[in-house]
Amino acid sequence: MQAAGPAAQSIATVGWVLFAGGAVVFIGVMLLLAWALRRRGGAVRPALWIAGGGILFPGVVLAALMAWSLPMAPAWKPLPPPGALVISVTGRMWWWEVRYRDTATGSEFRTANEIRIPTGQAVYLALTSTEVIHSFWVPQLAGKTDMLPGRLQHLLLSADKPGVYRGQCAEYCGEQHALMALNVVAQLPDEFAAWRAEQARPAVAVATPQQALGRDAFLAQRCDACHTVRGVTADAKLGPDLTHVGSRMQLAAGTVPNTPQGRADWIAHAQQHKPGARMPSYERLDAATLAAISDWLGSLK
Ligand code: HEC
Ligand SMILES: [Cu+2]
Repeated sequence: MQAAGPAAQSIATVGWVLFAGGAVVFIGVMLLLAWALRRRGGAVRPALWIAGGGILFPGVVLAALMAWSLPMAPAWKPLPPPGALVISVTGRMWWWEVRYRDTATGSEFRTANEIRIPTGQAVYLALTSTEVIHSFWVPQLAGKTDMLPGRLQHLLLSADKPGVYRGQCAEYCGEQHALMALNVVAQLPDEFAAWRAEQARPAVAVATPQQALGRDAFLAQRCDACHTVRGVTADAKLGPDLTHVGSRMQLAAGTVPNTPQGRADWIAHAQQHKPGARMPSYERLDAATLAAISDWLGSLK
């Protein structure tokens, strides 16, 4: 896997240099061992070997590797650097809430499990959690950072080129920890700007009778107790904001493909896909209603 940004690149460099350092020492020790085994008799000076091989050599090698690698650690910058894009990411059980705030107007939109960023721009992620500790980890872009309830941590990263970089919660956070993935989608700056402008808008109006049926069933089933669809429902925060759910690549934190079948399947069998997830299964919904809801959600681009 290739590092796709400077933060991940410096981790990869440190990792490889430490690995090479360790390999050289290991080979040296093995050669000495072979030499000691083949040697018969003769005088050795134990004190010299212990002082040289046990104190001086590791002292010098470890001190040199540390002196070289310490400055590579990311600087602790509590505030976003000027020009950085600020995105808030909150670990939930077991999905990621993502918020973009327009600093000029103060308006904000929420999305889930997919973080879009422009290439070549510094991105400052403000990380926190609601109930338990999670760890934000997108290996191709940056190192792991814990998300702690009641505390704000941060992570500075940027992507050199467009691509989809998969991430995963890296701190055990309960039964669906393994199904808590996310995608960071790096786009060219103008594509990102277009996406952002689109996401800031309320949900598109229904275009077909089938979609209207889906929207009405969504409200009748009280999905809006947990999910917000801006322009259609009141604000609810227990589950992902669905205002533009149709534009996402995957559902339920990388668990289900965002296709008509995937959506219907998730709604009917959420507890089979992710036992313990904080959404009930709607097994009793008939196929036509499920298809209508799925159709409407898919239209929310
Ligand atoms: C009790 C709260 C609750 C109710 C009611 C609820 N959901 Fe959910 N829903 C959630 C939670 C929590 C998640 C995230 C689950 C996860 O990924 O672990 C979710 C995830 C989803 C997703 C995936 C969103 C994404 O971006 O990953 C869809 C689609 C969805 N729900 C649709 C529905 C529909 C349709 C209904 C009504 C038939 C419904 N939900 C009712 C809580 C709820
Ligand atoms: Cu986790």
